[in-house]
Amino acid sequence: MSSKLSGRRGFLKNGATLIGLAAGAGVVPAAGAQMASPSETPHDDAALIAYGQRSRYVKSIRIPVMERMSPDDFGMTFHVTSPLQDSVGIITASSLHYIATHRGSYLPDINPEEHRLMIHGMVDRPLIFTVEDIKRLPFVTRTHFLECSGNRARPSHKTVQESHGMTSCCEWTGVPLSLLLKEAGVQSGASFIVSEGAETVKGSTSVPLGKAMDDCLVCYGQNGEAVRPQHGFPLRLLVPGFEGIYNTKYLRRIKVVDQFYMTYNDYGHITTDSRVAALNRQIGPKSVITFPSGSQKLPGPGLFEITGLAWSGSAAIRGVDISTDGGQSWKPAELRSPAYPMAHTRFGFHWKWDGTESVIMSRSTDELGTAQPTRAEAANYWNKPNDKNFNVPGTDNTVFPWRVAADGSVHNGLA
Ligand SMILES: Nc1nc2c(c(=O)[nH]1)N[C@H]1C(S)=C(S)[C@@H](COP(=O)(O)O)O[C@H]1N2
Ligand SMILES: [Mo]
Repeated sequence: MSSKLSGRRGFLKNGATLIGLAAGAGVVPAAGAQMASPSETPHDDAALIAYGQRSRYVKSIRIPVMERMSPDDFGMTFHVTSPLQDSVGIITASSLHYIATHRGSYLPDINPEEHRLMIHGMVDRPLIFTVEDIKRLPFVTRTHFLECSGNRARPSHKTVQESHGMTSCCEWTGVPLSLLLKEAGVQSGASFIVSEGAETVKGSTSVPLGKAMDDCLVCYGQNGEAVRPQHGFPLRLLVPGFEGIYNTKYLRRIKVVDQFYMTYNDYGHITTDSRVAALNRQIGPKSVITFPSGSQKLPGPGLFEITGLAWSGSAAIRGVDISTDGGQSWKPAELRSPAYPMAHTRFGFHWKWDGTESVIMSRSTDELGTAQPTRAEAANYWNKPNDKNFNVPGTDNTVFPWRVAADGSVHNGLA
């Protein structure tokens, strides 16, 4: 649990680099003055063999969310988006997974040998685990997405990284939380767990006991290696399908309790409207076209492969429909990857573009039969049918349009 300042300095330095690169960025933050051109960067065979890096010709990087000032008054970078426009398949490389870390905190530099996870509260046997103890228990590996509830498209967003870049999907390995809770012996009358992380703001949230006993994981593995420091090394809680904030990083404590407890992390999420509160947990079916997407350009009329990602917090994706005429008609896309429950699913759709202005969009349906709402449907539901600046309460899973102009340039269809 020791958090060293060196970790913070490293992060600030990296944060500053990210900001520098992001300024004036297009789809892929351009290889500008701040980044060495390929010919200037030596190809270090020894380093590439010891721990692989991507080709120096591949440039896409995470960039800070537009609406939140980064770096803030404390010099920190928060809410950093994944370059979905360059994504392929369904797994997000750990190095490109979005990051949401709260104000007043930094990325802790935790020595796994000193880290402990305590389970206590309404249990028969309070337990304290080392990371090695956790790794001795039966594990599972699952593919799941994470999405921050702040992941919402606005008319000002130029790229899919800006409009949808706070979702990512990894292969996670860990121990079912239910196993740890059964070992501790949950007492009758318990109804929630409160999770806590090891850094300053603690990333605490209250998770219903039913969910905790169902499919939550205490993870130590991410994409075939240890969970990265940005994502909670050495242990992180995974609450599949629930909005990102429930997935406590640097997990050090789980208290079994008999009621919902408000934590720092619920600030801004607490509401008396039960419809909004419901939306703040399980993420509805959602999808977005990643190619062609904002700031990309089609070279001219012809055959193209529309592709993108679909996901749902309740189930696997059953299907995705595509419209290339602004929502007047819809045709099924093909699912081009396995459709795992609560995971990104890749779709593809052959499109013959005739060179006229076209509005393209995707709409997903999950295995429960729930379909993504259009923005108009959501605005009607919330009694704001004529509000042009309508902002969906809770997580926003509305259908999102890209406008392909006659010159092939792609623009935000909400603008
Ligand atoms: N300990 C801790 N856990 C945390 C947070 C945090 O700041 N501290 N941020 C939460 C939020 S708001 C989100 S969206 C997810 C983001 O996970 P990621 O940074 O691995 O993408 O982690 C959640 N867990
Ligand atoms: Mo978040």
